[in-house]
Amino acid sequence: MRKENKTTSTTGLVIANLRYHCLVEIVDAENETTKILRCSMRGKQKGIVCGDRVEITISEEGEGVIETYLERKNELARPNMRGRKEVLTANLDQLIIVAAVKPVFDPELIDRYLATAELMPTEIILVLNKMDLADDKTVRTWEEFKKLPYRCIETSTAIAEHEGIEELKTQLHNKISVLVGQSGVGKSSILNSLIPGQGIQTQELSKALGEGKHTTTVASSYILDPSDPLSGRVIDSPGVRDFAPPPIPADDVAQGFIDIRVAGEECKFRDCQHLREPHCAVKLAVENGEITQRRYKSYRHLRDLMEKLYRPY
Ligand SMILES: Nc1nc2c(ncn2[C@@H]2O[C@H](COP(=O)(O)OP(=O)(O)OP(=O)(O)O)[C@@H](O)[C@H]2O)c(=O)[nH]1
Ligand SMILES: [Mg+2]
Ligand SMILES: [Zn+2]
Repeated sequence: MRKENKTTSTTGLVIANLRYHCLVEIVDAENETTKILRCSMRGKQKGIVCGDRVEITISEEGEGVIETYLERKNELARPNMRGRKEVLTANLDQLIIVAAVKPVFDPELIDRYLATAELMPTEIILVLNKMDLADDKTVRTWEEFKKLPYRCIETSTAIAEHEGIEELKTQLHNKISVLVGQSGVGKSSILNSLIPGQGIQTQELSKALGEGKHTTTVASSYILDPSDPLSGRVIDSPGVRDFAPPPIPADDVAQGFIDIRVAGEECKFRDCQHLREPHCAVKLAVENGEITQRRYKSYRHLRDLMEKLYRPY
């Protein structure tokens, strides 16, 4: 920290944006402790998100103001209502895409999260939660994702010390991960199983959000092991009904589908979009069943969407 006109400047991590102010975590290197400061934002700082590293000034009275945010390593974003990019969180190492047995999951939604993560790029873990309610049909749909080269973990927060939760925990160390997925799949419950007592970390947050309220309304970030600020972090995020990557050129969509991207290396034309081109290795892989019809349809749908959304100016 350096002294300047009776105010102190330092950097911190935004652990939640509560609309009119942010909660910023500041590390006190000398004491190896962290503290959370409520900071207001200057007019231009409306775009700050959970996960941003920020420069703040603290007045003599102890009031914090966010001056600016530092360059982001990456952004998790989606199109907003007007089709423009809306950033949800930043500076992630890993996306944990959570599906559940109930509410029954939409595989196309999972594909869109996968594409978003591939394009960021960031590491990916797929989770199927509520395994205590598993039925054959859901497990069959899930099998399709298990054939993709991603780590897939099955969990249940209803069973104490479920092995899936333990496996997930081992994948989070020293990383910044975010839990994403449809509303009600159990993201907050998983967070609770991973970090029992996480509520203590942000009592102010739970107060601001209203106690007893179950649906998550803002993204908030928690330390994996509260006794070690560097142990890794997990961000809980509000559930969605629908999701898509932020607007990108339609020709980039194939990069988000790992099976299509790999098969596409064998296409005759380097810029093959796997639509109606001759000698297309992707179409062949779909015919052979190496790539499922469903994934291919998902790819086509997302291409169509990006053709509508993306504006190069
Ligand atoms: N049977 C069963 N129920 C679960 C499990 N995990 C969570 N639930 C229940 O599912 C409901 C929704 O859980 P949440 O953790 O609030 O879901 P969420 O994904 O955070 O939802 P949003 O915040 O709205 O996005 C709650 O009633 C949980 O008790 C599980 O493994 N098995
Ligand atoms: Mg939640
Ligand atoms: Zn092709």
